[in-house]
Amino acid sequence: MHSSPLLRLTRLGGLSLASAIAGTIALAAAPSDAAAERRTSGLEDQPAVRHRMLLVAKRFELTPMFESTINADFRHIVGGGLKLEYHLSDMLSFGAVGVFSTSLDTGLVGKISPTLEDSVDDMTREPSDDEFLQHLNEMPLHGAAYVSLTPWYGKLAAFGKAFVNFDFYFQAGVSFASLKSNCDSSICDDDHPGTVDDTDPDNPIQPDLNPNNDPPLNDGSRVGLYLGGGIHVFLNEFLALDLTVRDYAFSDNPSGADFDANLYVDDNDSRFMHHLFMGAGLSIMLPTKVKRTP
Ligand SMILES: [Ca+2]
Ligand SMILES: [Ca+2]
Ligand SMILES: [Ca+2]
Ligand SMILES: [Ca+2]
Repeated sequence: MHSSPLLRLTRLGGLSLASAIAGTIALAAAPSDAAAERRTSGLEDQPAVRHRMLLVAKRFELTPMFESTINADFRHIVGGGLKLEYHLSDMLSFGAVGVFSTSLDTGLVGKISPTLEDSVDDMTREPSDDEFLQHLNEMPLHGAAYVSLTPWYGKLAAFGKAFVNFDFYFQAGVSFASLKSNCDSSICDDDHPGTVDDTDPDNPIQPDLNPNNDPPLNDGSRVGLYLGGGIHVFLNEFLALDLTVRDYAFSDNPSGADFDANLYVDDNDSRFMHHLFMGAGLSIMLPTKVKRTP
């Protein structure tokens, strides 16, 4: 059942899809004489599937990798890290990934920034350039712990000759992130967001209508959900290109601004957000010597 129909099709050339699949099914069941004959006559000069390499089963996978956000509004998060995974079998593994990152302003920030007030003016709703920029947050560290399923694996024909081992995987687990924002006390100088600091009990507390001087409240640790999907393309028996799309989903307010438009910043301006990353790594499968099926 591990024989790839794609591989078989490639090798059998002119045979129809139906007969190729029929051959696969016949091989998977108790082999009849006819099926045995077909196997020896069709595949005798090729590596036999019954000696299939166990490229991941019972192996550790160590992957130095790069990762970058693909849906960031204000700051691209770009970094490098490490993935460590243990494959219990061909299909099931568990692992963890951790990434240290730097932040790069997006094109949107480059467009917004020049249009803003040069200096703080509390009489206008518009934030100053500093008020805007200092509310944005960064993500110096993020990662996940997960269970991974590899439902498909096999060989891909490249240029009609070379066969490349590959697999597809899906992951689900828990994400974590460390967020950082630095708003100067000269910019974020409102100790009572949403209200006027008035200690006189005879005076009712007046709302303040300026969210631009409120602390952004978008730093600190986050825990959330993690989903991923990717592909290994094996370069040899123990090295593979590892391409992955990852979604670290957790509570965040990347702008640090008054998102729900009630004119002050508080925790309700944070919402459950998907942080999508595209990653590329080089997986090293350990031990490097590959085992094969009998
Ligand atoms: Ca203003
Ligand atoms: Ca206030
Ligand atoms: Ca305020
Ligand atoms: Ca708000």
